[in-house]
Amino acid sequence: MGVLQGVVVMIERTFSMVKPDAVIRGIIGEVLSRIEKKGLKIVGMKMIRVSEDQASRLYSVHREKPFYGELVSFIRSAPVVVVAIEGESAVSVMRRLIGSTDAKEASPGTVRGDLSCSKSMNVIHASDSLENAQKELAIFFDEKEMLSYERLDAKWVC
Ligand code: FUP
Repeated sequence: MGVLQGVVVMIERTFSMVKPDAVIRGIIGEVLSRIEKKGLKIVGMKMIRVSEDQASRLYSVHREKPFYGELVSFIRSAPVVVVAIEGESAVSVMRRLIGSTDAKEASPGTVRGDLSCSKSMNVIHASDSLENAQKELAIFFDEKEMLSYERLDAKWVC
């Protein structure tokens, strides 16, 4: 919780991942830059290879789907960048920033809408609820890996 111009605001923490296609295409910076420019604060970040256990926990809701096998092998096919993000309504702000799952249908101006045409290789993941954000952050980050600092422009961007 924070106070902005006398109004109480809910500061949320969410989870995001720059996916293998974006890493291989060399657009990590472009993707992260959109998150920063939006005014959200990156409070944790690392490049990793997703383990089998992490992939199955991240995608547990899709376990019975026909695309599950490909989904897991794609997410483990190259390094990814996992990111912990903080900000006012960070969960819904990130979801709008990334755009629809099928990048062919994602609106121009969104990360997926501008940078992909694929439903599976769609550049970025972001948690779809506060509850899932907490679960997903716990899969990839220890509490001590998320750091506290103030952005200089905080009072100008949101
Ligand atoms: P999103 O939250 O937008 O990433 O979408 P979902 O949680 O529904 O899906 C997770 C990932 O599964 C997507 F990013 C891409 C993949 N997927 C497919 O490959 N095919 C599908 O039909 C649906 C999702």
